[in-house]
Amino acid sequence: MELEDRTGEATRTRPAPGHARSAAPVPRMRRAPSAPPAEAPAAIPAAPGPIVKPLPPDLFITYGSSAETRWEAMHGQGYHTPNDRFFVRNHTATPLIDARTWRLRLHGDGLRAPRTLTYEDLLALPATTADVAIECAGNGRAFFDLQQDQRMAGIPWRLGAIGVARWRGVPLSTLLDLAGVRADAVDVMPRGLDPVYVEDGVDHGHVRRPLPVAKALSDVLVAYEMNDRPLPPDHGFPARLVVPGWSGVASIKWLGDIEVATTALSSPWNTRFYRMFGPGHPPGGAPLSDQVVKSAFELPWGATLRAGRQHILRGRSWSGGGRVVRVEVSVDGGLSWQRAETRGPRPARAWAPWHLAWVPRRPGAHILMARAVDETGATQPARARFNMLGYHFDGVVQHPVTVIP
Ligand SMILES: Nc1nc2c(c(=O)[nH]1)N[C@H]1C(S)=C(S)[C@@H](COP(=O)(O)O)O[C@H]1N2
Ligand SMILES: [Mo]
Repeated sequence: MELEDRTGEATRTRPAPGHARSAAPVPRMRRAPSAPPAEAPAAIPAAPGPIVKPLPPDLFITYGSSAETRWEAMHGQGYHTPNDRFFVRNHTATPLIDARTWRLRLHGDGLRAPRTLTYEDLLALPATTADVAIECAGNGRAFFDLQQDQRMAGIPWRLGAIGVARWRGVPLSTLLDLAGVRADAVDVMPRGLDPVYVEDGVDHGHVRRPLPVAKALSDVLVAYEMNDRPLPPDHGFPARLVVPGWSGVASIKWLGDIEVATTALSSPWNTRFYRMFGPGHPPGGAPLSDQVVKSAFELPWGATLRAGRQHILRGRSWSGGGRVVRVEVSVDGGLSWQRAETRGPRPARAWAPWHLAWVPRRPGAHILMARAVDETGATQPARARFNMLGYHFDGVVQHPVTVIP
């Protein structure tokens, strides 16, 4: 199919990580020199635009250096979001990193044996595969405005700042064990190699965000494959973090180094951004971790459907808190609700595809709604709780469609 070739991966051939599949012996790695190298290898070339892959307007809505997937582009797709349809959230621009000179430095006072790994070292370690959603904390922000009359700064994502991929990589716990993580380590701070982020003249440095060591040692991956291909440049080549269930910002792309500390670490990405500020939140704000419950229809916004025919309404629901256990759909603007069929895989930390048959009778404007419940009992309210930066919109979205005779 034409779209399959739009990733540009074919022209950007890189060593295929396929040979890492057999459990290889743990490689010898360079010990970190006593004085760690000051910074990442200088002068990583930037791509001509902020995003490398094509962003055809039938698949994406583009906002500067970021782009969301159109939900209708998921219709007819399998469980995973294809790499060429996966949303991109770049604070600056995709760096073009040469895997041969790339290094991943593990350092900090929380490690007894700091290490520096090459790409080959990483591929040679025992790997695991997991289906995990990555979702921007601001996904759904547009609906604070559209449905609740609450305007705020930030990318006005509808519901397309999420994707589910099959990630393959090395458990972060394996790397931390190799580097001798100390029992009194507290925080782990991964940092990206993309250009520094400057906002209103303030240089915030490289994108980085601390993770508590308990999360870092549980289910976090240092991923180098996305849907059985080497990571595409826009999604973190050569390696990124994948932090299941948490806001996308935790899943740092283009990893350059990981600091492990015996004291709490912080960065603007947990003190200033990606925090819940506003009425009902603690003074000073609350940091974000788990994503909330959301649902989306695989339909164009304002889709047109014929009256008197059966339509299979398809969609997906997800939650950072656990498996989705129930999905309900309303075709009458929320007056009545029917249970949608959820067959097939619906692992925690990914999504649950669902469908419901509908024969619209009355031509005109209709509002479709979907709401899900996860295994912790978390559900979707009619109204999402306000916060100043517009994160975690979990309200039931009112999807407009037009039924034509
Ligand atoms: N180094 C780096 N990592 C990053 C970002 C970034 O700009 N730079 N954006 C973060 C945010 S806010 C999100 S939502 C996810 C998006 O991942 P994707 O672009 O692969 O979809 O990457 C995260 N990791
Ligand atoms: Mo994000």
